[in-house]
Formats: sequence, C-alpha cells, structure tokens
Amino acid sequence: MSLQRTLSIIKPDAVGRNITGSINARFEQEGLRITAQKMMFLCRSQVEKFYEIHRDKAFYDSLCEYMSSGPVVVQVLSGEDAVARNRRIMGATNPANAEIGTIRRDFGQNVEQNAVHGSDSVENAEKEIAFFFSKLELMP
Ligand code: DAT
Ligand code: MG
Repeated sequence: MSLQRTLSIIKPDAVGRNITGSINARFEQEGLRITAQKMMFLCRSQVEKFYEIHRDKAFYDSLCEYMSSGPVVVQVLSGEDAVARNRRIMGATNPANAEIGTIRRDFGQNVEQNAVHGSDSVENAEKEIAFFFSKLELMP
C-alpha cells in the first residue's frame, strides 16, 4: 500500500445530469480525498491531446466530440493506493459489464458516456495531473 494520487474526470453526461455530488460522495465513502477540483469546458484540441493514446482507435473521434460537448469536473483524488482504488470504485469501462455499486454501473449511460475517467497507472496519473493542474493548484 502506498499514498498515491490519481486524476479523475466527471464526464459531460454526469455533469449534465447534475450528479457530481453523488459521484464525489462515492469517492469519499470509499476512502479517497478530493485534493484539487475544478470545472472546465474543454475544447476539441485539448481533448484530442489528452486522449492522444487512443488516436488510432475507431471510437477516438466520437470520444473527442463527446468529451468536448459540455463541461467536465477535473479532480485529483488522493489516498492509499488511489490509482487502483479509484479504478475499483469506477468499475469496468462499459457500464453494462461493471459491478453493481460502482460509479459506472450506477451512473454510466453506455460505453462512451460512462460518467468518469480515472488514470490507469501511477505514471499516467502524474502525467494527467500535470496536464490539467499547475503546481499552485496542488497540495504540497
Ligand atoms: P477507461 O476509461 O476505462 O480507462 P479506455 O482507456 O480503454 O477505458 O477508453 C477511454 C474511453 O474511451 C472510455 O472511458 C470510453 C471510450 N471507449 C472505450 N472503448 C470504447 C468503445 N468500444 N466504444 C466507444 N467508446 C469507447
Ligand atoms: Mg483509460
């Protein structure tokens, strides 16, 4: 176990349905602390850069269109094993395959509009946090 931080995004479908508080309650109930948070309306080119790793996937274009379709909440979640813990709280990418009680199962609409993003490794978490937050916005 180690103290980690991870990058989370509450996606446009969840922000649009006004359920950011319900989602944040899940993080807090499951032992993660929100240590930075802001609402942003990302433009297409920012999203394209963030999801660069998926550039060759068939869903890339639609994903970028969707993620720039409305405001999102970007946040840093901190705690013991935060990266893996958040992935467990989120559930599988496709809400239909996600375990009952996970955010995606309970709040996701479909494989694209699946309510939340979460970093998949400690290394990517640090890169993704740096993508959205300046040092001034982060806890020392
Ligand atoms: P995750 O968000 O669980 O890390 P990922 O990194 O493989 O999943 O994909 C990034 C996002 O792209 C995912 O949250 C939703 C979208 N996506 C993934 N697979 C998809 C598919 N088969 N069809 C449509 N969108 C998809
Ligand atoms: Mg991913």
